[in-house]
Amino acid sequence: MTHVLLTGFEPFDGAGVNPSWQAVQRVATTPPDGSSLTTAMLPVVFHDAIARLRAAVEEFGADVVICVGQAGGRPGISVERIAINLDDARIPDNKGTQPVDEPVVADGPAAYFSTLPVKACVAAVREAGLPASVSHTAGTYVCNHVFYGLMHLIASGRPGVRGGFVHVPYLPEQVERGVIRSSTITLAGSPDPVPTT
Ligand code: PCA
Repeated sequence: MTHVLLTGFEPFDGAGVNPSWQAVQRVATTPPDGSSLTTAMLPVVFHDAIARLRAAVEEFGADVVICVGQAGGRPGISVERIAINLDDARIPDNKGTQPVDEPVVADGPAAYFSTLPVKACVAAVREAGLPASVSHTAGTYVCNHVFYGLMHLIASGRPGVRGGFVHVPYLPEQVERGVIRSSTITLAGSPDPVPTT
């Protein structure tokens, strides 16, 4: 039995929902065969989010950890390949903190790669009929921060754990309600769409 920890985020930037949490809850209702699934909601707060993630990993002892976040302007599901050691927030987090040009981990390596099979993940999502691609930027906001924190946690003493990050786009109703701001719109088909923040 593979123990999987799936995390999503609370809403941020004035939104009432975060589709990452809805996606995670949906998966939890039907765990894949041979796996047991635990979910945790992370705050959209620099450093607090990594602390919550670390506590969940310690509590559940997961074999695989997949963190999920919203990247509203993207046209499909993005399986992130790389986390960088940089916090550079365009907007404040949910506690009002807005780090600019700061490392996630002082003296940490510049970047970590996901240890998920990113291309196989994309192929599986496409097979299920949804648009998906490998992404080479998780941004520089709380999602990249958590992704880097996860991979640093694994590198610092949990070598058997596989970890990675997935961005999901807006829910249809978020788009219908007009939550997309001009700064977040990304052209469908753009080779390197950026996250919302
Ligand atoms: N998306 C933000 C943080 C939380 C979320 O769901 C991001 O892409 O950094």
